[in-house]
Amino acid sequence: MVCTSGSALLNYYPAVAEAFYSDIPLVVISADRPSRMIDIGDGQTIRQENVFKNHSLYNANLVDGIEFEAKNSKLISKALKTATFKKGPVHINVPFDEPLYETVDLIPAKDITIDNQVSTYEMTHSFEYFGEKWNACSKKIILIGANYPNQKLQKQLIELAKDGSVLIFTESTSNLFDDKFINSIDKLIAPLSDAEFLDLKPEMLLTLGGMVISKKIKQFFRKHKPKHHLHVDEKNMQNTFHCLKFHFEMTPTSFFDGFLQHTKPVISSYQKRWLSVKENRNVKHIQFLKEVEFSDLKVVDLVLKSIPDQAQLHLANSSIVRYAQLFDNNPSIKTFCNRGTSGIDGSTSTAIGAAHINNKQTVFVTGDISFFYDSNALWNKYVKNDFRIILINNGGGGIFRILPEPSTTNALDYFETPHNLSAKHLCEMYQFQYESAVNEEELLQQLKIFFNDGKHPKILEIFTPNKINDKVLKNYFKNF
Ligand SMILES: Cc1ncc(C[n+]2csc(CCOP(=O)(O)OP(=O)(O)O)c2C)c(N)n1
Repeated sequence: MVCTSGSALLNYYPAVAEAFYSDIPLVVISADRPSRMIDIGDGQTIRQENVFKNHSLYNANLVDGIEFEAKNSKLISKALKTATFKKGPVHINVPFDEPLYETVDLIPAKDITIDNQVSTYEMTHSFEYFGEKWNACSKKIILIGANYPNQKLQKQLIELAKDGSVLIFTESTSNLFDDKFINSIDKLIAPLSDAEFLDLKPEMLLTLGGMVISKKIKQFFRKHKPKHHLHVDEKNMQNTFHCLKFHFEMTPTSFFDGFLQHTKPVISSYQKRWLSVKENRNVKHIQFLKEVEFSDLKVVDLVLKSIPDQAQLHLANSSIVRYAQLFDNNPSIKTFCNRGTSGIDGSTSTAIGAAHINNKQTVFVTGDISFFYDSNALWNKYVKNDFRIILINNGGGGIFRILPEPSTTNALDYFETPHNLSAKHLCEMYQFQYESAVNEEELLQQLKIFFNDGKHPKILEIFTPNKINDKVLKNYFKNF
């Protein structure tokens, strides 16, 4: 990302923080004035050096002047290497003295070599040691957070799932699929009694991937701490449940390359028992959704079923990302969400950026507050014609009606931020094709043709009744 000096740079902060917590290589290059021009009353100047210090991996503060070329080259090289190999945001601040325009016709390009730095990590214990511990447990859970689609990892996990003592928990953003995986964590655990939770409690927990969406699973592991918690990640040591014992600083696939050679199946009824609970929940889920009235839950069901195969699906940090966890994902669809900091400020921008380099269709599903908050994202000449936005407009931040705290206090108005806006005029302004639906019949009609080719990108705005959405969701969980 490249910008001029001043507050332009500060506008990048949410994206920098997201990249920091989502391990996304991101290079920010900002123009600046020489340090002697800062804080003396000159225009459009702020303190830019190290401005992202708390959420960046490296800050290259270049120095103005041709005599510093070698020094600046080194700083730039280090910044690019860090972003690429340590996977995160870096900031290159570039001060310029006046005259600022038409000073150079050609920038002499220099090769900046980025050699592949393979980190050498030494394990304190061997795979054999962990294999023995693993084989001694009859209840094991592998929990996977946000994960980039990875066929090899999927195969390794399918192999592990052949062991009756292993349960594999995934989320929509894990992008991993198998019938034996428990892909809908909240649906499984939300209705459990204390005794059932104790029954589910594993002796060993292995976690992989980034942020976990399910709050319920976090509460569960924090309350019922497993004896051993192992985390595999080449970079981060997330002690999410306050009981982490070992961190393997490597990719999950290289971990399993070594680890699987030392594991053997253990006789246990653990997996069978919980997969039958999963089956049972799915039967009730289908029954409930057949009869449920028009609501956010029903809309999510119909929308997710209609997304074309192979599409890339982006979810906003609205309640959609939580609702999506309750449904089976289409394995041909890759699912993403900005869960590094879970901001509502940039989901549309992210989806549009991702669509630009995706040769398949990109579909973005969002709530209204997230959508209107980031509507500047539509002001962009690179929006592809096959890009589709599904906007579930429930007239405010519906998520706050679902959470018990705001909905039982007088704070709901401030949390929910009710409004009567519609995306219709934005569509006219930014030349999106606008469609809408206010009931199930209209929605089904629209979904049949919404993903077809068109001359413009399209938005389908679905109006849902905000007063019943939370009750529907409560009844859904009661149904189990
Ligand atoms: C930048 C930022 N500000 C505030 C929040 C807190 N927040 C989380 S969800 C939400 C409301 C989302 O509303 P909407 O997009 O309409 O989705 P709904 O909950 O109705 O599905 C807010 C304000 C946030 N996550 N990020």
